[in-house]
Amino acid sequence: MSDEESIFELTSSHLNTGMRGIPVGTCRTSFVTPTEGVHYCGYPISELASMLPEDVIYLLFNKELPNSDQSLEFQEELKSRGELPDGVEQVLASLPRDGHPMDWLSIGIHTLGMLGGEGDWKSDALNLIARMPRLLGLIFRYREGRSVNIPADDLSMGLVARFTNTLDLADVDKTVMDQVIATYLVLHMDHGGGNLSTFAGKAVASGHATIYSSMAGAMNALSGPLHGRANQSCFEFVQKIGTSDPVEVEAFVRGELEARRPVFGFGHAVLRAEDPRATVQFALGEKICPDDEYFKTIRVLREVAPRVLAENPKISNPNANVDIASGTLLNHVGLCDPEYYTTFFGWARVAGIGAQIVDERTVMRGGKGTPIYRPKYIAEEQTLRHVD
Ligand code: NMX
Ligand code: MLT
Repeated sequence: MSDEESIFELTSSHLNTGMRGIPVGTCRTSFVTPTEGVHYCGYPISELASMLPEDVIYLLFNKELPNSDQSLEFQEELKSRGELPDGVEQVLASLPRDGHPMDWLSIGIHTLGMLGGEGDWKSDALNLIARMPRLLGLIFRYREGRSVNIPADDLSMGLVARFTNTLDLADVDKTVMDQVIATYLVLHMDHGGGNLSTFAGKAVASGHATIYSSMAGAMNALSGPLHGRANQSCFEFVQKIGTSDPVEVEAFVRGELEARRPVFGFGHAVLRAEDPRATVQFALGEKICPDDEYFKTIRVLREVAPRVLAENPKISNPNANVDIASGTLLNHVGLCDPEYYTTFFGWARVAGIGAQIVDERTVMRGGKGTPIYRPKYIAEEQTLRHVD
């Protein structure tokens, strides 16, 4: 594309639309099409879904999938970066137990930065990725009041196993839990350059804040119920429905709309078909928990809600999004408290946001990086006046 080529016609109808669809930059890690959904570095997400999370992180940072030597070397690199600095547990021990886990995560990431930041974009991004499983496991343990007898961080393990090892839940099938978490991570790592949390993280980084501060900002953006926290709200909603009877499910959806509440797990700013990440999770659910009561509910919801939402022409996309099924799968494997669900989204997205920040700070504009973000706002109801 040449510098002179016109790529978008802006009219005043675009103002106050949350910058919907307005091109502001380029992205090297992923793109989203309305019907096929997200692709990481060109690969459709469904083709990556069952890969090792470490290999997909490698892809986002290097723009190529690793061969087997590169994969092993990268896994070793993450292991070597994984140890948490001293002092993190004291901070977690001081946090209010009824604070939301996303607030804990944001503070946890800030703490990692304060105690172990290096000031190098890429190294800090990879350190944070490598430290997330232990940080998140500790957040669960301290917030749940299980802060004694925490297993040591076993750095010989992969990212997912380090989390489940720290969590150390009894009576769960760790193999299935690890499979569900690994798939979850790969599906949620990145979603184009303009989603709210990624955009927010890159905006903070454009002022040369550290990657930790930028990522904490991104996590705060992700914590809203219209964005990442929709996965918590969606599962709470599924629990409330409490039936897979299509008539009752439909009545519930209509009731939510009448009460002017969002139908969580449906709709999207870019997608105009069912999100392929939802399709992958439904297929996984059909394999591991076809008879789970909540899975039966979302199976019906997937059919009923798009039909009901489509009755309202202003809803651009009535179809299921990424958040419809993730809570049901996490609950099935023993991660039963929906308040934590967005922290998994955050864990995953640290990879995509980290890779995008590294690109924006060290690759764009011939390596100079994009300048500080500064879009224009047009004055409204502000005629020039003077103090008498
Ligand atoms: N339930 C109820 N109303 C909806 C829904 C929905 N699922 N989807 C869209 N609408 C409404 C929307 O609030 C807006 O109303 P108004 O004109 O009064 O402001 C209108 O329909 C047009 O919105 P759209 O252009 O279709 O969607 P938009 O791009 O503004 O918003 C979402 C996208 C994702 C915020 C919206 O679809 C939504 O609120 N969905 C439910 C929450 C959810 O599942 N979010 C997760 C998104 C994915 N993620 O993880 O980030
Ligand atoms: C998503 O993963 O669906 C998002 O981050 C929301 C978006 O793309 O706007």
